[in-house]
Amino acid sequence: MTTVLILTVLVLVGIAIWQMTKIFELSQLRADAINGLVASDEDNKNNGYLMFAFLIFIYGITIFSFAKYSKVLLPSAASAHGDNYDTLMWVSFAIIFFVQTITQALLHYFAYKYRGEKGKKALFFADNDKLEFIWTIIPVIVLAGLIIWGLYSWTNIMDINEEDDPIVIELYAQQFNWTARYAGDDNVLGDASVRLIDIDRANVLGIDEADPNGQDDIIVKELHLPVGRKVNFNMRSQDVLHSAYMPHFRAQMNCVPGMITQFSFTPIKTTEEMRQDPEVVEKVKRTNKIRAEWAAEGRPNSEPWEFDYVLLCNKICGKSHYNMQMKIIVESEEDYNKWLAEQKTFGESMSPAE
Ligand SMILES: [Cu+2]
Repeated sequence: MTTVLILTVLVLVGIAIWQMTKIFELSQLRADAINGLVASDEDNKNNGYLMFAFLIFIYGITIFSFAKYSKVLLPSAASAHGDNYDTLMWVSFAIIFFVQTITQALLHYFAYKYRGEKGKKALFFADNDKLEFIWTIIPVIVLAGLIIWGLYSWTNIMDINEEDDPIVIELYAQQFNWTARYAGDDNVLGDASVRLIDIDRANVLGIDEADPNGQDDIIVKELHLPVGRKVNFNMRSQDVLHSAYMPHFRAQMNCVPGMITQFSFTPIKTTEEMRQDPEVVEKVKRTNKIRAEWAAEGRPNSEPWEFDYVLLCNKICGKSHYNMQMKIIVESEEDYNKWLAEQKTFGESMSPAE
């Protein structure tokens, strides 16, 4: 891969130097010698047709990409705010797509229609107030609409409050794994700081032992969430910038060393329900077909895959960034409570001080 990149760069540098020498040569020629190099009507016509060919190429590649790659998009959102978020994205896409399709067609058509021709002179006028007004006011209205709608959605999504009795969970990022901490019976996370980390005593998150709120906290390596219940996440990082990304819930927040960042959402579909979603069923089928081929070739990672929600890191944070993930299980409140009751609290799991 690196060799291909280096070769590409060398070829591009070569082309750039060749073009520059040509420009230099042209600048040295006398006026009468240049005449032989001016494009003829035939050249201009050919370039006009090439413009059309390029237009067909970009339309073709767009249709091809839609047909081939639409299926790799995320399935429908599994969080309460997700639909609103997706609508905003799709409306923005639709507007960009519509405008781009029309402007590209006009751009290339005009390049053909007004190609150079002997004796033809371009019409020149300095300004046209009406035209300028139209092409300014339309984008202003459309963009203002999108931005105001976006800001409104953003404010709604980022309104992190204590209403509706949310569960409080900490997501702790470090190179290269995630740890989750539940706030326990009191639903208040104990104070914590990276300076208090004590590996010898299994205090991996640096929870302040003196803080009574921390004693009932529960530290786990798998995130369980009850369906329909709001969750307030507090994110911390131990080392570098990470980003907690939960794509199926349309949630992402940076984890920044030295500060606590927040995100809140309500999961609305259990893992089981999501596994029944037609888009997910289709994706699992596709993936397992590839995996079966891999298995036949004896390649690793070829065991059949089952859908699960994931928490991923979405900031390139080092060598094993690609594999920094944690499984998320959304289940009924009953199953969730059962699972939580089986977990040890921080107070129980700490090794005694020596
Ligand atoms: Cu990371």
